[in-house]
Amino acid sequence: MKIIIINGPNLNLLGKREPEVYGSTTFDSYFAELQSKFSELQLEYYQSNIEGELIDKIQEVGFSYDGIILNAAAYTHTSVGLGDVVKAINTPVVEVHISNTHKREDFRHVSYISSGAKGVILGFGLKSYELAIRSFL
Ligand code: CA2
Repeated sequence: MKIIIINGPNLNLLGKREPEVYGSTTFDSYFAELQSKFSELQLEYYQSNIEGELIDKIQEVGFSYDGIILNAAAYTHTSVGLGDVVKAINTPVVEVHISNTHKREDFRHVSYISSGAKGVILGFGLKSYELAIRSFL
């Protein structure tokens, strides 16, 4: 089973900046843990700070992979383009957030991704990604 985690802008800073909000683990080390925990899966990871690159990657994998786990970060709340591509592909998308966006500022309560997603998991810290993987199993 082929599953890709796609992270949006600034998530490359995880574990390096604002540990009080986003924790002190880097995504690379968390991803290595996920790969050993789910060694039966073909797990991939992609991150970009650029909206068009995220759209290109979703188009590239969205007709052949079994699952996409998408944390579009700030683009979640702004990007019609990402919302459209999630609806245009065949591969199911699980939307993930580290924080509980509904406990935060009002602008984070809106998601352009959710209406095209299979489901949404948020607020469980990095564990949200593991729960998303489990949702595909
Ligand atoms: O909770 C999440 O996963 C978010 O998608 C994170 C985004 C935020 O804009 C969304 O509203 C909720 C922000 C990601 C920024 O990540 C950083 C990590 C470390 C230091 C600074 C930013």
